[in-house]
Amino acid sequence: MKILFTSICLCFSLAGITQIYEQPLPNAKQLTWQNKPFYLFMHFGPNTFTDLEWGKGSEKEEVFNPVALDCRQWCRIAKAAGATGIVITAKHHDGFCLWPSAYSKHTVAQSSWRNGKGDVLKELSSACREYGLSMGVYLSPWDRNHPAYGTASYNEVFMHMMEEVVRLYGPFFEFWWDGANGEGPNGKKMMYDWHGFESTIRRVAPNTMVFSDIGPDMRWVGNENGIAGTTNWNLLDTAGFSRGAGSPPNDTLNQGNVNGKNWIPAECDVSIRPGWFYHVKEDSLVKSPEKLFDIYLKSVGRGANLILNVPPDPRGLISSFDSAALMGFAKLRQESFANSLLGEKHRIQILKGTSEKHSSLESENTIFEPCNHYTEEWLQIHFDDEQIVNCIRLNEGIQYGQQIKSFSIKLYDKNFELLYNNSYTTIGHQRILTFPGKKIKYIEVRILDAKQNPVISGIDVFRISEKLVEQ
Ligand code: FUL
Repeated sequence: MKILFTSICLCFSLAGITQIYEQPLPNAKQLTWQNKPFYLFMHFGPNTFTDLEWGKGSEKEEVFNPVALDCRQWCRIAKAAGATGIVITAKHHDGFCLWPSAYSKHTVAQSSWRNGKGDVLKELSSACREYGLSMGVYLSPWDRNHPAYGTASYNEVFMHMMEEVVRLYGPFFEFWWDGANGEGPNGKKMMYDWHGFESTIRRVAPNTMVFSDIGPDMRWVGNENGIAGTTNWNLLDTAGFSRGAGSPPNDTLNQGNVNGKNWIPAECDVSIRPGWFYHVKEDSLVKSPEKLFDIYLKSVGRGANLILNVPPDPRGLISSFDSAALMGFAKLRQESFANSLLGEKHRIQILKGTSEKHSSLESENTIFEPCNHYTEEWLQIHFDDEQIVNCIRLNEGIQYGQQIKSFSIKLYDKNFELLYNNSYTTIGHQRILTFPGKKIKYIEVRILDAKQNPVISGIDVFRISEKLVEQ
């Protein structure tokens, strides 16, 4: 099959492009993170045994007793699911530490699990290394157990804990600061030293991506359903906002700010079950592979990262319900996206721009980089034979910033009859569009509006199962 790719007036070379683009741009750490957009979350701790979602902090340490704990099983499943890492709740709101912290008396060391010699973080970090997975840590600032909570000295405790986990079990690809603080009217009031937290983590783990509602490195997407906005800017204005209750409205977090001053991409968090922790009564409510695929389209397919929670059970293992759903999800992604109808050979041809209708491009990072008059230029794919197509994936060259404000997709049959015409807003790292299958010969992508010079760095075309097309 021969695919002819045409675009009109590709007139810039990449030389000098960095001078044209203005801030904000992603840094190297953010680009690396955005290039690996799917990994697992694991909520594990006393709640796993007490059937709670928010432990009270008064649970006896003995409740934590995962007799068959096997972090290698977690990693095997994560790897087979195509995830690139695991972020674990080292300390949830109940304050229980999954490692023997020197800064708390409510830890694995005080439990009877393995006679107080067990260490979940140690096991997980060595299993992640063995399986080639990245490890991340969630540390809840809110702590319902620690005696210092509610006093300034708790800030010191929290900073020591951050430093301790990095020193003992790092490096981490991601560090999670949860914004939740559920202390009631009679609860303890805590003034977090966010400035101190940030300078500590930057000092001890400068290469780690740090999450909170508003960054610094990535933001919460504004819901716990794993769904990014159909418009999703990697940009956010944070001035005047604070973490937790003082963060911007959820729809702002969901969509970002078109002219935001900071590069703070969205991360979509969602659980494979209704709850974040394992509850046996939810075994029948594990999300189906199709539902997970739909979430993938609405998170990764909208330019965000997806952190999918798969909570280990009281044995310390991922249950067969969850692993079956994960394997089904991996299979759907594989079947859907393994074979682009453009084909690798043709993709290379596109990237190099060897067709005489292309000007020669200096970088493989660009396939379509129109000059000033981007509305007069477009990108066409010509298939030799008609193809049934129902999915297109586009990448924007976000290393040059996020520029594209709107674009259109048009599909034509062999007589150039227009079969489909739709316009969309942002692309960002990746945009996956699905639509009812059409037998087509030509695809046209036009950029309708952009902030500065737009760059499309990748395009792929697929025929996925019609059942998976986004409703
Ligand atoms: C929330 C927490 O309160 C939940 O328990 C869970 O950890 C979720 C990821 O974040 O803020």
